[in-house]
Amino acid sequence: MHPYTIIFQIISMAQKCEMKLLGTHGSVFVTRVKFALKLKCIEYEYVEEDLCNKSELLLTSNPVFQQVPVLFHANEHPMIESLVILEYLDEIQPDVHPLLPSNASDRAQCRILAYTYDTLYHPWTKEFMITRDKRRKEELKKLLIEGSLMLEEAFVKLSKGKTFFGGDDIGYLDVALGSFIGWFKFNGSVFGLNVIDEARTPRLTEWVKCMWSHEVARSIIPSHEIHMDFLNMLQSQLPPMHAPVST
Ligand SMILES: N[C@@H](CCC(=O)N[C@@H](CS)C(=O)NCC(=O)O)C(=O)O
Repeated sequence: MHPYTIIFQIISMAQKCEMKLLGTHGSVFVTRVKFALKLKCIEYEYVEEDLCNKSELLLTSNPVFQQVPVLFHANEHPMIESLVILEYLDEIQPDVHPLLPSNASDRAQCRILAYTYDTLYHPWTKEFMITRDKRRKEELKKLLIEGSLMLEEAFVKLSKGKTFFGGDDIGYLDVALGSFIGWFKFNGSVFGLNVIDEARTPRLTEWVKCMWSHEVARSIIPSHEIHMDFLNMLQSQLPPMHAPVST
């Protein structure tokens, strides 16, 4: 596509400002969507949600899960599930920073990996952060370390010797998994949980460095304080036996 056409598309979308993102600072799933919107130069209005006192907008737009992110695009159905939203953005703005690979099998691999991370490793990480059971903490740490080896292997295969999962530039998995780099750092400094480590996962270690030095990635990753607020929010929602522990 001609560069002028792309510029025109960006300007017209910006003028319409048809997108609204309902989110919470500190949520990796929201960060992921912000990341894709920024890479694709899509202007949007951001509305902060209070997860301790959910808004009518959240309850009506995502009545089943009542979770953020929710993306509103003009008069389309409200969109939920961050990975679905990534694919949607890639479909409606295919010429600006394409995310998914062109090869169908690579696309499937990317989706499987993002799904695995979200349904297995992320819940384990969350549990690790809030559990007071020391034995369970150790067990989770072991599982997460094993998981990082699988991720390292996947990185080697998918990146084909290049910098990112997406090759020379940031792709779908860099967005999906890159939204966690703030939490990796936070968990290292607060809990001593360094799942990605130079000796065990050298390629992922390099990838994390490259992600941090990417302008767009750096600009959307929340600060340490936001991560801490989010953790406090998670802990405040736990039953008393899981009351927060000082670290
Ligand atoms: N699978 C969902 C997960 C979304 C999610 O877990 N959002 C959290 C914030 S990080 C949330 O809204 N939690 C509120 C709740 O579950 O009540 C996605 O990818 O969008």
